[in-house]
Amino acid sequence: MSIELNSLRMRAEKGQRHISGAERLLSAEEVEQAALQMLQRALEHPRGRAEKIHLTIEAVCPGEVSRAKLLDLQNNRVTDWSAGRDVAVQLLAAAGVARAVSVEAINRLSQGAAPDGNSMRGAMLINVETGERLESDQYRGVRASRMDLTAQARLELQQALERVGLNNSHVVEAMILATKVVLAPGAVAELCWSDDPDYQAGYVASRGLGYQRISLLKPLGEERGGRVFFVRCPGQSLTDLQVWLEKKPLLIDRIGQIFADTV
Ligand code: WAQ
Ligand code: MG
Repeated sequence: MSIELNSLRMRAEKGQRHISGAERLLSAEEVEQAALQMLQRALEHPRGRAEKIHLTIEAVCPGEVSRAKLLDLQNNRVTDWSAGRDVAVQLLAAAGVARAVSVEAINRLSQGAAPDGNSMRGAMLINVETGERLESDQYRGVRASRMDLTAQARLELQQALERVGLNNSHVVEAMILATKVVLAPGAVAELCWSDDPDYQAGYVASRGLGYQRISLLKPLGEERGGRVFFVRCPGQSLTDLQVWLEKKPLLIDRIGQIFADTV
């Protein structure tokens, strides 16, 4: 049986700056409450109270929805953010990103990847072979959209994360987003750390490595964060990749393994 789903999206601004965004895929009955929660979140955000909030609700054609399994999670605990960035470079190398390319990407994120030195609204797209940036708009970048967990999978994920002390909305949302990203045609790996000043964790993800959480990737108080999607520049086209990321609905209906810390 396929149910009608709605894509619910929020993005909030303060001045000219993007401060928060969220993505859900929900049945009609669930949309109203989730929309209220999103509004609340935009108004109480640690990066400041939103001055402009865009809320989009759009019906999704049930036949277009793909299904997938969530990435496994491993937690890499580090003692400081600089060590965390070294771990990120090592993990990216294991996923097929040359050291010079990942170091450059980390530098760009840490300096604010938008042309004005702030965080971007979406992700940088980086050609893994050349290190070249491929986004047409470096303020917006590419946004992963139209993805969610089924209600049952969300419950199971929250219980599994609870057991390892990681049940918070940053982790849940990032795992959903990373799963969509690594399944994109041409995707090699993703690197992310938050733009919220009080949230220092981030991750590297790939199909083979899963979701490799890194406990510290930036100093406390830092608002420059972001995402990098490393891609093997498809001879075919960037269009397929962008259509997958931004348009194709993906419902994640099974969770993977949540490993306890190794250290
Ligand atoms: N698509 C592409 N890029 C996005 C999207 C999206 N849908 N949403 C956010 N970004 C980019 C944008 O540049 C943000 O500034 C940046 O990512 C960070 O977004 O403990 O909280 O929502 O395991 O602040 C990861 C670690 C937390 C979670 C990530 O990201 C954990 C986080 P935030
Ligand atoms: Mg944020």
